Amino acid sequence: MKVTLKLIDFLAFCLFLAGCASAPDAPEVGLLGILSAHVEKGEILYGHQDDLSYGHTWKVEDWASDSLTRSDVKAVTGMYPAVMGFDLGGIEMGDKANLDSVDFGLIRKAAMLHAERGGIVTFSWHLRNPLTGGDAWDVSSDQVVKNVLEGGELHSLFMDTWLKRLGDFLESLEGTPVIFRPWHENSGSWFWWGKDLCTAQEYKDLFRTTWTYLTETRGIKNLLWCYSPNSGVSADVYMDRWPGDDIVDLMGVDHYENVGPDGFGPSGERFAAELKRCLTFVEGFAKEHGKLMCLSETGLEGLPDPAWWTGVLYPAIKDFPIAYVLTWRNAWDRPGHFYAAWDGFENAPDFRAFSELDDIVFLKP
Ligand code: BMA
Repeated sequence: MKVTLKLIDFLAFCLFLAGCASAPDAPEVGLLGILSAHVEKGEILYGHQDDLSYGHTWKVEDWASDSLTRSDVKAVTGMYPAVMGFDLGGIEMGDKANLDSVDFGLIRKAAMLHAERGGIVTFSWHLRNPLTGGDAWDVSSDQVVKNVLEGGELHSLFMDTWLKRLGDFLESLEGTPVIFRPWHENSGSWFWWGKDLCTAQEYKDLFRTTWTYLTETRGIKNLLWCYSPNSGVSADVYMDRWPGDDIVDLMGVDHYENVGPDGFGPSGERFAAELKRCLTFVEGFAKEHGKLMCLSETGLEGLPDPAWWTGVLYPAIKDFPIAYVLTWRNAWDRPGHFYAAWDGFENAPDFRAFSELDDIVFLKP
């Protein structure tokens, strides 16, 4: 469906004013209203990670002079994704580029440009392990979160250097509205802030410390906050680490399809069944807590199923009031690591068909 997201229509504005899904102190941005309006209309925005920075076998090199019009998604559908995700992993170190070698200058430019074009921006943060010096996936110690919190040995490093650098970057976006999704997939145990690596209270404190620093200490009000555990867990486990109604705006879930030895047919069925199970309880919680919901990360790596979009993903999500669905990145340097179809790939016609569905929203150039 061809829609521009540039205007906040009257309905959206009313919903926003009514505080319909808003955390009381949170964002002074119309983004919540825009998302709510799409949900009210039964529409789902399509999102793609790192869409303007690189794609399957290409990468923006001279980002400062590049007009950033290239996009794998646009090459297939004629439209940009409505939502674009970027990752801030490495900003805490003062690095020039993020963990996937994307220059932070390019991320800033792409995010601001996408918002100017009428799109919506979301940031994740695969930050390093401050105790071991390893990456976000270093789960060799279960003392990291505890040490980052007040009273811990890493607290001042975390507050005065790591969060400060994050805050500086977010401030440099000059008010561009952003869905910020830190401490994601916390119901699994593959990141140092995961389930077996900290207590529920420690996790909540970590989330709140981050929120308080950015929102209150730094006064950064252009963020909507998203909580996004991974699938494969019970409703109780999903909510066990809920950071609080006052600081979170969106309830997300990350859920991927993994093809097993029985092929993509059965794996698609398993994927859809699990996704529906999770979205069902997330919908219940979102209603109860007055929040929006989203499918914050999803995908089938390498898209071996030629009809994945209309045959698997769409039927699984279409009946849920999700604001957006975001598929993961198309790596330029790993030919099999992609989650959106690219021009010439056999799955492209189905991706185009998905983009033309009435209730799926892309961004017209
Ligand atoms: C993962 C993979 C990694 C990447 C990370 C952060 O899912 O795509 O290659 O470094 O996300 O973007």
